[in-house]
Amino acid sequence: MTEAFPKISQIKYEGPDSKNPLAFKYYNPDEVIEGKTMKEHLKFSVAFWHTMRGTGADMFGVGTFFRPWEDGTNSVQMAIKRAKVMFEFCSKLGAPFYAFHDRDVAPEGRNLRQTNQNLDKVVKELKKLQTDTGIKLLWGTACLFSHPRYMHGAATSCNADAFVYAAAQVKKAIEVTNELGGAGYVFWGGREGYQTLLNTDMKRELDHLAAFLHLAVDYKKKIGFKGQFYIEPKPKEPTKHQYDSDAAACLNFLRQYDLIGHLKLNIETNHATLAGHTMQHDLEVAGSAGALGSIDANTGDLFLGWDTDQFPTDVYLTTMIMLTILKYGGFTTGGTNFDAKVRRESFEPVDLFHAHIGGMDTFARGLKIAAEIRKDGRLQKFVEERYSSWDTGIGAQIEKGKVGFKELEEYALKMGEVKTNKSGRQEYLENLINEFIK
Ligand code: XUL
Ligand code: CO
Repeated sequence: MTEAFPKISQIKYEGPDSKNPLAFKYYNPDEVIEGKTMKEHLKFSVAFWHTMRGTGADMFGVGTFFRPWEDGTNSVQMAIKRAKVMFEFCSKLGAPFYAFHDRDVAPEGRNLRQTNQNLDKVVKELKKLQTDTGIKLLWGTACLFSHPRYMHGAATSCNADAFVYAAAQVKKAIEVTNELGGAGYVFWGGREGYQTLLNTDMKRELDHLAAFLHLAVDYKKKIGFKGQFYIEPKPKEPTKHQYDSDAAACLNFLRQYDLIGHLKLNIETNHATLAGHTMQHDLEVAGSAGALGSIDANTGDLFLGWDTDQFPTDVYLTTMIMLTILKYGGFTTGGTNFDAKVRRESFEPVDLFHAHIGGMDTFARGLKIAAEIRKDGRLQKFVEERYSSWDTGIGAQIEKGKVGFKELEEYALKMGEVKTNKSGRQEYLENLINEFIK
């Protein structure tokens, strides 16, 4: 097969002074930061759905993207050709991982059996491409939201047959993820939510979602899939309310249904912001619960209230993200998956390179700045000192569970008034962060 991107060769690191749009200015894969290379820290992944299946279509118009390798069919033959294009793209970009939904990589057939056969044919090719290039699967997932059979949801559908179909689909998707040595498997609740409570039995739907995940956990054990399961929070879109609305809601759900040890979270920037949180907030919620698994890297638009899935270009944002990721020990099975798409007007293949190079450079800068902030130590020291009343005396006794209300009352009676707190120094800390954003 001829190359899909003949004019583009391997993207290289040229440093911050380079004016070459097809070179990295900050992402230097072998550069060591806090004892690991940038490549090991960031674990970049390309999303098959946006990069290979995005057309630029929106609610107001058909697709605009020029993709010379597409032959206009949704055939297995085209799927295999497209897989090769994807691996050429990831290789030239130097992205070590990719991620996909089952239906991104292979077309549905006339029935489930034929659909599974289609998937098997493409997975065979993907396996070969992985071996040839060394590119690995960050995570696989099943598309349980596009087909009309899932209009009322999949695991939370009012229709038991839809639950059954979704279970069969996820079974197969876990199998192929396992076959491809995937490091993880994501559950994003595509249409697991509601449009109106008037027609919804919420309790029953949540019970079904939990039952579905338990079945998946059982099957994972049965086939010996060692990858990490993740749940991906999102508050709305396509439904008015998605059950996995944010990190806290997901953790609560996982705890309530005895699933907490089995799934970590895959946190996406634009989903966190749609939930009214910063990305850092949702990462902190996940991290403090020991459930920070992976991230979907993108950004929204301040003035548009929907999931615009733009490539991240804001260094302040990536600095905050990397500060939190480093704080919780970095990625293990997870990575930085660009769940992001080029704009409808950016219709040429080269735009895919500009977009990913920009995202990778922005994360590389965030990583470097975060490491410098940590090395400097003033931020961490400030927070430690702010809580120092808990390190000794009554604070330490409370933390150790050694005192009850009775002892605390005695202490308060002797103590008199609470001593004035130290300033929170928000503005000082914001200035401190800006010292490092160069
Ligand atoms: C949708 C979204 C999905 C998941 C995988 O907003 O983020 O692409 O990441 O199903
Ligand atoms: Co996502």
